[in-house]
Amino acid sequence: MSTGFFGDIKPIKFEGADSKNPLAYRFYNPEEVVAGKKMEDHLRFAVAYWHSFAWPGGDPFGGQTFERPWFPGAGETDTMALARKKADAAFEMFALLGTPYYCFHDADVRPEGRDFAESAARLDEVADYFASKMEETGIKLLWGTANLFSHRRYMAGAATNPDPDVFAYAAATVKSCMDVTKRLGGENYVLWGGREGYETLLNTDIGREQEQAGRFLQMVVDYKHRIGFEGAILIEPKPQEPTKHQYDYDVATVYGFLKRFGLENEVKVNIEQGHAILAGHSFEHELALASALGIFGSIDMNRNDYQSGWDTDQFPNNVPEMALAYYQVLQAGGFSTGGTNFDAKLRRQSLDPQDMLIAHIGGMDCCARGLKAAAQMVEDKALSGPLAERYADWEKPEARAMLSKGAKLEDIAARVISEKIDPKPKSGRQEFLENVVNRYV
Ligand code: XUL
Ligand code: CO
Repeated sequence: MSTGFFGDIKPIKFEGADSKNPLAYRFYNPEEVVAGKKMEDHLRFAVAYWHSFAWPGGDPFGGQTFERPWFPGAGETDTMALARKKADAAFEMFALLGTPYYCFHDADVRPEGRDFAESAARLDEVADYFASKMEETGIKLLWGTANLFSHRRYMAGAATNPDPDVFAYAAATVKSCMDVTKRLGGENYVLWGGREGYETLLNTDIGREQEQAGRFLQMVVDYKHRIGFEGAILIEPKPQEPTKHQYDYDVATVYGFLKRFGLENEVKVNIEQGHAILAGHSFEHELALASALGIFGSIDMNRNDYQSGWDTDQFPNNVPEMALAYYQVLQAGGFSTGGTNFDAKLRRQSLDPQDMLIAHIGGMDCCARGLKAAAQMVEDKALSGPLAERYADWEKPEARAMLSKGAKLEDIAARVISEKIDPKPKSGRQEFLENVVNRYV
C-alpha cells in the first residue's frame, strides 16, 4: 500500500543509456548477466536507513532542512507510530528502487526508551514490523549494527570507555542488535567504532582502551557462534571523525588489531570509500589490501569531497574510480555475504522525496558502469596479463627457493656471486596501464 510520500512514482525500470528519464536506470539492469552472474547478484545493493530516513539535514551551522512526515513534531506524538510510518516510507523506497537489501542501526529505527530494557523492547517491536514488510516485499537485510556513538553516554567511547558501566551498556546493546539481525536473516553484523578513539592523550590510556576493545570483540565473536549467527562480523575502519585518533584507522590497522586478539579468521572488514580517502588511501588500495589479507567483507559506497577533509558521505558519481574499486571486488572473488551499501546522504538543499530516488538511481548506475568496465578488464586480462608478466620470474625454481623455508641469506649471497647476478631495471609501465584502463571507462 502506498504511503503517498513518493506521490505516484512507479517502480524504477531499466531504460538503457539513451533514456532521458531521470527516474529510470540507464546502466543498472538487474537481470543482465555480467561475467557469468546477474548484475543484481554482483552488486547486492543496500539502502542505508540512517541517511535517507533518520538524518534531518543538519550541519554544524544549522539544523533540520528536511520535512518528513515521520519526524517528531510533524503532528503525531506517538513515537512508535512515527517509527512505523518511517518504516512504511523506507520499504516503499526500497521497493521503488528494486534494491534487494537495506541496513540499519538500532537508533535509526526505534525511539530511544527511558532505559535499556525499554529501548531493547522497542527494537524488538520494530523488528517484528520489519519482518512482516520483508516477507511482503522480499527485501532482505544486508547488515544490522548498533549505534554506539550518538548518545551522550558514549561520548568517551563504548567498549573503550573509562567507565565499565558504559562497556556493559554497549555489550548489552550489541547483544540485542545481534539478536535482531539474526532474527531478520541479516547476512552480516557491522561494528563501526565511532567513539572508539580519543581526543587527547592527557586523559587517555591507549593500551588499556585497546585491550578493552579486543576483549569486547572476542565476546561478540563468541556470542555469534553461540547463537548460530551465520553472517560475517565486519569491522568498518575510519581514521578520524568523530574522534581525532580512531583505533580502527584503516584496513592495515584493523588487521593488526585482529591478529593481536586472535580474530583474523573470524572478522572481516566493511570498507567505505570516504573513510579510505580520509585515511589518505584510495578506495581500491583498501580493497586490494583486505583481499590480500583475506579479510574482505563488504563495502559502504559513497564519495568524499577531496577538498573538505571531513566525511561528506556523498552519493558516488565517478565511474573511473568505481571501475577500479569493482575491479578489486572481482579480484577478491566478488561478494559472498557482503554487498554495496549506499552509506550516502543527500545534500541538505535536496529537499524533495524525488531527490532520494534520483540520488540512489545515479549511484546505482555509476556502480553498474564501474562493474561492467571492471568485468571487461578481467575478461580481457587487461591488467592481470601485464601484472603476471611483471612477476613472471618469481615462477622460476631458483626464485621460489629464496622464499621457501630454510632459505638463507648466505646461500643467496653465494649464488649472486657464482651466477654473477646483476639486475636489469625494467619499466613499470604506469602510463601504458593508465591508458589501458581509460579504454574501458
Ligand atoms: C560513519 C559510518 C557509519 C557506519 C555504520 O562514518 O560510516 O554509518 O557505516 O555505523
Ligand atoms: Co559507513
